[in-house]
Amino acid sequence: MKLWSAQVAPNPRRVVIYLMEKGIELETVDIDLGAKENFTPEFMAINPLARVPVLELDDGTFLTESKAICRYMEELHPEPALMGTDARDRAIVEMWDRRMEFELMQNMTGAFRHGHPYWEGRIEQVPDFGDLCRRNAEAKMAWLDGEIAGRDFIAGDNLTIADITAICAFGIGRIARIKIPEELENLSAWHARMSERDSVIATGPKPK
Ligand SMILES: N[C@@H](CCC(=O)N[C@@H](CS)C(=O)NCC(=O)O)C(=O)O
Repeated sequence: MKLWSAQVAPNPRRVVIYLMEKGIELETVDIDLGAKENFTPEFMAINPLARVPVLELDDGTFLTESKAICRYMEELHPEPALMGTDARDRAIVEMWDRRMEFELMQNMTGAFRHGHPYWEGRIEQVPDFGDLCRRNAEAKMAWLDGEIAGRDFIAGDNLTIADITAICAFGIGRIARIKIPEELENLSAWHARMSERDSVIATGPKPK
């Protein structure tokens, strides 16, 4: 198997953190998104959507979508379980992971894509949409702070894919200058705990 990645970006980073937490090592090819390597004919043949991550299976199948890649690896390597352990638990983890995708990742990514100079000339930016995403992200942080009161992780007492999705969302939110307000104590404490994990440190922005 081979992973096509770009660690600085939230969706490939989600897969890389997930693999590190599972203790799985894969051959990895780093695609330079800044240099538009994802738009070369070679990469477009692998994923015509020009996006990473992509997992190349040994039979030549190209699997895209970060969650699908994690799901595949979870089936191959059930331990440690990062997607739940029984029907109820798996559904709860799935619920929280989808919430982290839709409520956090989409809004943080929208604020970045529509409000950051990196994307000028790369996409059609709609600054008002970026501002709306930022306001939505701020509202969702307040919501999440209340939801996780009394527990260490997003979906319960253990690390799951939902925590990984969320920390990657906050990573891109940081580049869009979205910060967790200090008064959101539960969320701040969760973020501090996650930020100490080797997988998060290893994949995060490097000190200059
Ligand atoms: N839904 C996809 C999203 C993949 C995606 O948007 N990847 C971004 C990096 S986070 C990308 O490759 N962007 C390249 C570009 O837009 O030029 C997933 O979960 O894998």
